[in-house]
Amino acid sequence: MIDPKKLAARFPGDFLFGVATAAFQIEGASKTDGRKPSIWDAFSNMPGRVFNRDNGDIACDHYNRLDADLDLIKDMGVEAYRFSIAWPRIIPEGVGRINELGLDFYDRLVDGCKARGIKTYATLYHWDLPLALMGDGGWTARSTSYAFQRYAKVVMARLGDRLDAVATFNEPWCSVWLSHLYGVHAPGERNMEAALHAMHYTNLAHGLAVEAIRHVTPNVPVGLVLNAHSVVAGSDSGEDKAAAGRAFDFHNGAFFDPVFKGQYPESLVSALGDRMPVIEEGDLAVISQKLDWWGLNYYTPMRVLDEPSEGAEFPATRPAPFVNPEKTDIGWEIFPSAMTDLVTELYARYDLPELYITENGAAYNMEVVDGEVDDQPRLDYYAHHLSAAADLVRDGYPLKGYFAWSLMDNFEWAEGYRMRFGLVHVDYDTQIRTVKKSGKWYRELAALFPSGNHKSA
Ligand code: IFM
Repeated sequence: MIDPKKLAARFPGDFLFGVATAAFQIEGASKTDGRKPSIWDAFSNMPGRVFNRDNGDIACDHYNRLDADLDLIKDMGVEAYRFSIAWPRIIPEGVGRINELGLDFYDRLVDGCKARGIKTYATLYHWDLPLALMGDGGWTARSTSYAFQRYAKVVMARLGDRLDAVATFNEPWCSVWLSHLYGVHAPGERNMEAALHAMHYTNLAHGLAVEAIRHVTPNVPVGLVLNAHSVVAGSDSGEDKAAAGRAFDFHNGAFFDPVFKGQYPESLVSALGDRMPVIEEGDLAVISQKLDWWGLNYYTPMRVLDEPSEGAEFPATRPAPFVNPEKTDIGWEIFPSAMTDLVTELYARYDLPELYITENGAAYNMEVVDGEVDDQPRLDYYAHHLSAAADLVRDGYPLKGYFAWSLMDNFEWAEGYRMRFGLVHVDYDTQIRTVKKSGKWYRELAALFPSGNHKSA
């Protein structure tokens, strides 16, 4: 077992350790205090979409257990909490009426963090689009970008004075491709044209929100959280290498290129441009405003082979076999060095600001036995990925912090409650929280920071 003290010694003393969650995955109280449904309420209530037809009605009941959960975060020894704000609590129909009771909840949350000396890293959008906006087409409609800009303004005007950082979006790859092309996440669409519209209007919404945040709260560092894919060709053949290039453009370039270069990847535009929405003058300038930081969510590499069949849709790839047969319970290959390679490649390709690893963690579904959860494989996963993160710091990348996904077991989207990512076990019948072996280990590490040893990276 990697000794947390030895690992700690490889990070500068001001490295930030945190834990992360998202509103829909933990809050529950889906009809409380004026909240209206999101696309995830509708999706999870439809048969066949989410495992066991689980939904977010109760989740971890965090809405009603806020203080106890903030105590738990404090007890985890971390310096920062990454959480998301639920748009359907703040502006329940997406546009129009503002719901003060929803804002009050996040007021209590940020005040509660501050009172406990915990830094606040807020995300404005972690997939819970107000359902009413689907009437206009949801993310496939340009009007949603402007609705999001207004929502960002409202949140920042109320909470911005106590936020240490804000991200516009969490993982646009999921809310665009996984939700509109692959049909796995809400709204469950499988249509390239819809996906391309969602791509551009999400990117535009990000840019419009950056503008709004800078206007309302110029001192809050603003960023974007991307689940960049470490794309690896399944063989050395020219075909598979070319496939990996296309996959990079599609899975990463669709978001990184407009935000950090002010353009869409050439390969994507030449293959799919005729199905993209009109990109209006000024859109790409809005989208590519300089950011203060960006967040990487990393779990597993993406291995690809060329898909030779005629008419295969861009990027025309298929999955390649794992290199490491070891996988987590959700079936994702464990490969920590792909995280280091990914960061190296991204900094070589783009002019990127400071970085936080905003999510990293593993699904293992061990239960409580005699009051303990022995989740050694999760502990090992963390230790090896943190070791890879320390290599990045050593190599001079501006990596400033790391957030474990997740504080506690929660609603794992299409997998429902069967996949557990928490450092803390949640018994969904009793809502009892039990800190797992990995949680105790992470606490030992995180509690060593800030160490006063602020050597530069
Ligand atoms: O649970 C999710 C989270 O909401 C976004 N990133 C990946 C996690 C694990 O799938």
